[in-house]
Amino acid sequence: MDVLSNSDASQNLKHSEIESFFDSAPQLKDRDDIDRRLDEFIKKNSQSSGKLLRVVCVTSGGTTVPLEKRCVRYIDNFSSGHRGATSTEYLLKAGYAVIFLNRRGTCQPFCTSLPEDPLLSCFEIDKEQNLQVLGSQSEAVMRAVGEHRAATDQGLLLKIPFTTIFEYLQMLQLTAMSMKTLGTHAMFYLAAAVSDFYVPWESMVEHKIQSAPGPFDMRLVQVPKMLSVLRNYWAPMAYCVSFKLETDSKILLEKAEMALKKYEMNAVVANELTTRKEEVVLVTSNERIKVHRDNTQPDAVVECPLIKLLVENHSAYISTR
Ligand code: PAZ
Repeated sequence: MDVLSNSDASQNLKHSEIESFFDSAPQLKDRDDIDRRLDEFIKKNSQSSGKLLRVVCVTSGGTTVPLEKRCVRYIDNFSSGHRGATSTEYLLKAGYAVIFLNRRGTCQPFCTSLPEDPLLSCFEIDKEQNLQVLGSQSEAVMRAVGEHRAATDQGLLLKIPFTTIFEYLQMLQLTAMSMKTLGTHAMFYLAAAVSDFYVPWESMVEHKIQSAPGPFDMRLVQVPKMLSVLRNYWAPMAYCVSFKLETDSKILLEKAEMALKKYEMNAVVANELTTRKEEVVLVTSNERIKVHRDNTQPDAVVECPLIKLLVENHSAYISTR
């Protein structure tokens, strides 16, 4: 008879939950293509003239939870992807190559200062029927197009879009496993708002849920926590930064500390829903640092000082390993 300690038993349970999540999830249609693009990107960006380079995986936006296999309805969340997109710009400026794992249709790097519908708001057709950038928007458009083009032409930005929780976790796994070879030079910046509960694929109905009188019951189960797997198996040497969002400021820092310890993160960025663009707290094992947006500058963003701090901490991590 196998005798398992409580902690062995709970470890095994977690592993089996994770395995069953991946086994039952609908397979990614473009899995081979994503794998190939990741491999090429990492090969290209891991070394230059014998010097090891840094690669970061930024996750951004929220995952959906489908309610039907032929999905008509799904559970979603508020995340706009602004944090991930803006942080990507600063990480590129700091010399990182960025894998931008992003929710389809959310904010994209270099586009955050453009109007919501840039194609319709930034262009006009002149008398000769030529498409022109509107004078008032030309600076913002030039900057967005120029900087985006520079990053993609140099092969420093790889965008991988997801929608559902199933896609997101499979893509995170593929990305992390292909970044394993980078050792301490890999960083994970996990700003995506990942669903905590989902409907397992095998218990999901096939067709559109029909209207019926009376209340409707649906059973959601907890999404297995992948941070420990990322830390211990997928990319064990990487510098890992996760995010904690709360609406109740009284529990925010305590929850961030818990996540730091439980998932062995190198840092947790704690933020509150309404003030998330003004201030965050960087929680590490030896300090809590409040990071503010510079409100003397109208265009300043909190991601600028935040990324500066994280890049310094990542450098210290690399040099001590
Ligand atoms: O995407 P956004 O800029 O609107 O918001 C960013 C954020 C609040 C989703 C991010 O900073 C964050 O905290 N992500 C983790 C959320 C969580 O606790 O699951």
